[in-house]
Parts: sequence; C-alpha cells; structure tokens
Amino acid sequence: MPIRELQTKPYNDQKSGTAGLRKKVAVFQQPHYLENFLQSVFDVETSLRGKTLIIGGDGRYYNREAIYTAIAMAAANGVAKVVVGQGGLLSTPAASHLIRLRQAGGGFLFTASHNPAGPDGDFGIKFNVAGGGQAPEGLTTRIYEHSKTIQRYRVAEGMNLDLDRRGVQKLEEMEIEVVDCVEDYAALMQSLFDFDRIRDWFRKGGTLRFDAMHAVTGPYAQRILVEQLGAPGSALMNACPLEDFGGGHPDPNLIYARHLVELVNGAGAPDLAAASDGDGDRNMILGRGIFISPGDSLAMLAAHLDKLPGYRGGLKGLARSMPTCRAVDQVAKALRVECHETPTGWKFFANLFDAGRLTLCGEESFGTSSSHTREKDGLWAVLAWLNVLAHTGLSVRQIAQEHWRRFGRHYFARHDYEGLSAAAAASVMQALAEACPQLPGKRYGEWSVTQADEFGYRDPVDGSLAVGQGLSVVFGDAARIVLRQSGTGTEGATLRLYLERCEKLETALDWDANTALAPLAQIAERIVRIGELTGRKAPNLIT
Ligand code: VG1
Ligand code: CO
Repeated sequence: MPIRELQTKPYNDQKSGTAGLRKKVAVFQQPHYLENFLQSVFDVETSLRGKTLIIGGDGRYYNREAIYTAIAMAAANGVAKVVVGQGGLLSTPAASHLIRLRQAGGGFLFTASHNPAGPDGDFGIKFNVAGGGQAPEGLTTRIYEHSKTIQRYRVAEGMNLDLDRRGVQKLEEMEIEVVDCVEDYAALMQSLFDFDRIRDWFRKGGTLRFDAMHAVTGPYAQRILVEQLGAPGSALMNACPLEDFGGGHPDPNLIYARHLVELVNGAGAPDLAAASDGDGDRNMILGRGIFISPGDSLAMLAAHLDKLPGYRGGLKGLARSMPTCRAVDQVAKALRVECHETPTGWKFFANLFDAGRLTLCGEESFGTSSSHTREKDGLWAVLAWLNVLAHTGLSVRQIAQEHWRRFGRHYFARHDYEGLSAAAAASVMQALAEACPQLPGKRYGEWSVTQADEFGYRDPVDGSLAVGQGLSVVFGDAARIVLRQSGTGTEGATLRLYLERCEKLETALDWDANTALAPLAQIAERIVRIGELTGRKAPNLIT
C-alpha cells in the first residue's frame, strides 16, 4: 500500500478555540482542509511517531470519513498503533481515559460537542495529548502557525479497513485495534462508584430518566445504567446515536432539554433526571420538582464525594472556571482544601490534576468531572449523583436544601447573545474594559463594586500565562457579573453574560433564579450596556 506525499495550500483559518477546531461541515469538506489540520498536528507533535494514537468521535455526520482519513494519515506519519472505537464512536471522556489507559501519545476526537450535526451542521476536531488532556494553548498556537505555511501532507492510499469489526487489523507497519467503545470506560466507572448500592436503589424503587439526545452516550447508558445497574430500559430516552442527532440540539440545558424540566415538574416525575451532550462530556441534573444548576451540582458533589468508593481518601483540591458561580468555593473553605479559579475551557484543569492538586472541578456550561479522566464527563456526573442518592437515602431536593441552608444559595444564569458581528462584540468588551477602573466603590442597588478587571491566569504548575479571559465586576461575595466572548461558535460572534448572586437568608432560599437575578440583570445592562451598544433587546438564550 503506497504512502503518498501530496501537495496542498494553507487555509489560514485553522485556529483552535475553547475546545479544538470547530467549523461548519462544508468548511471541513473543502479539499485537503481536514488533511491540512491533521498534518499540522503530526508535523508539530513529532512525539506521536512510534506511539499509540487513540481515535474516535461523537458519531455525527462526517465522523467516519474523518476517521478513515486520520487513520490513513497516521499510518503515513509513523504512528505505531491506532486504537479506534467500533463504528468510530468514543465519547470524549472515554477517549481521554483510553489515552491514559493505553499510555498513548495522544488522540484525535472528532466532535463539535453539542453543536447541531448533519450536512448543514458543525464538525470539529480536538487533539488531546499524552496524559489525556486537551492540547494546551502553547501547542495549539504552534499547530495553527504551522497550518499557515503547510505545503504537503502524507497519507497511506488504498486502505482496506473495517471500522465495525472489533479486533486487530494491520495497515502496513501500523496496527489498528478496533475496540468496544464502552468496555474500558465502564470498568473505570465500576472502580469509582458503589454499583451494588446503586443497583439496590433501583431495586427499591428509585427512578431515573436519562436522555442521550441521540448522541454518543446512548450505548454507554444502555450498558452501564440498564445492563449493569438494573435500571429499566424505559429509563433511557433517545439512546440510539444518529448522524444528525435526530435533527436536535444535543445541548443539555434549560432550553434544549426543556422537556426534562417539564418531566420533573409533572406527575410521575422520576427521582433523578439527567441528560448529556453530543460527545458525552456535559451533564444536566434534575430531581423531582427541581433543577440543579451546574455550579450547584459541583458544590453539592464536592460536599458528598468522599462518601463514594473512588474518593474515600478525601479531596485534594477543587476548581471551577472563572464564570462558574462561587458555590464550590464555600465547600472548599469548609473542607479546608485549595480551590482554583481557571479560565473557561477544560484544558486549564489538566495541570492541576496531573500535579495531584485537584480531585473535582466544573464549569457553569454543564461540565463536571474528576481526576479519573482529563475531560469533563457527563455519565460520570449522573453516576456520582445516583451514588450520592443511594448512599444518603435523600432526595435531590433534600440534598439541595440542606446544602443551601449550610452554605447559602448561589443563583446563576448565563445570557447568550449569539450571531453578533465581530465589531459589535468587540465594542461591548472594550467599553466594559474601559469602564472597569472607575467601577470599584460604586454602589448599585444593595450592592457595591469591590473589584472590576480583566481575568488573567497564571498556571500554578507550569507558570504559563493566559490573558484576556473575560471581564468581571465583583460585588464582594454577594454578587458578580462576568462578560466574555465565546470561543466555540461557528457563526458570527457570541457574547456571554454571566450573573451570580448569593443569598444566605432562609426566606430567599425558595426564590427561583429569575426572581433572584432580575435586579442584577438590570444592573448588568447599566454597566455592560449590551442592549445600548448592539441594539439587542434581550439575549437569544438564557441557561
Ligand atoms: C463553551 C463553554 C465552556 C466549555 C466549552 C467546550 O465554550 O462555555 O465552558 O468548556 O464550550 O465544551 P465557549 O468558549 O463557547 O464559551 V464542549 O462540551 O463543546 O467540549
Ligand atoms: Co461536549
């Protein structure tokens, strides 16, 4: 089978965002577009030669084509072995785990996460490095720079590979192992959680609804929740992965998983309802009559985690991305463990995990995970909640109320303004940046600004600096307004406005988030002026 070196020209737009390279499918279908990016990775990350490479994706449209191309290019670029999920499927956390388990040199994860799929939808690639974490910023910058000068790529031609047949196949010098996408991940989950106790919880009548949203977690949920833990088949919704995710938007939040909110508020609500996103790294948690915000879920799991088998040794540290509400900080204080505030994007947690300074972390964007892998992990969060329910015998609502009484309640909402022009988004960011120095000391309603500035992060492990990571206006511990620009969109610019308010008053604990945040939203409009500067009267999306 010949290895060919083919001529190509750079595209100049292959800059990775918050989580890899994400574009419209049509962009990826341009001649050599995918090859250019992959070759740039092989050229820059030369350590992949002679190593194992993990490959998988969320099953969306173009997944298979991309995987065949990646395998043929791996063979031509000196990779010793490729481990690929059967049918091309691997959830993001399972892929990260496989990189660690097989001591691979890295992995390609083909996903655009929760973005819609299909010929008119999105596609994406994440390159993860040895150890399982997403490529750090320094590396993605070098890959991007290289992609601007690339002139040729290498590919093995005439490859004959059956992606649906498990076992080892040979491609020239390279070995390809097609693996069951669930097996190793399921074993990892068994090592962390008390499966006997969860099985018992189901047997005694505990009820669950899990929505895989026609994306990658379907087979994982079927094997783990139904076959191993004994949940009835009817506990799963949309468990069959589809190339277009059934035309839906597999983004588990209050808008795109509205049906779960209705479910938990209706007759016959389950004890726990949950959903995951396209690539299986996000999670949404609800109990009977209650939605648990991601920031709360992180804090509540932090408070209960040491009861679960994999975490009995206690927590080494906690962390959250900067816009995520500060509920977990209160738990860290009570547990006397370090608590880190990192920029948005899971890659910033990796060094802390590797250094043994972090056990559990999360983001407001429905992401939670622990040191067991280097990606956020949707099903892990569902299992953690199931285990907490089974262990404590409490309901989700009881756990939440007990938590709020002890630590205070953090109300949180994210307002997204999508499809803005780059200029409009930049003008809002700039106006707030310019206003920040004048804000401290100013009073708005019941709150006074204690700090207002741009967030930068010095990695405590490798000393690298990430600047321009969003702007925040802090009102002591009581409230906070954060503004940043999204780095995952594929159309126009998106501004995200994050509102957080903490209440310790017993009478306030039953407010809903809208009521609690209404005054802060008004203050945000006065300070950030999105309406005034962009003409937008309201956000497109509130989650
Ligand atoms: C968004 C979220 C961020 C998350 C990222 C990737 O990024 O805000 O918290 O890590 O998506 O998630 P941004 O830059 O658009 O705000 V996923 O599930 O796409 O891997
Ligand atoms: Co995702």
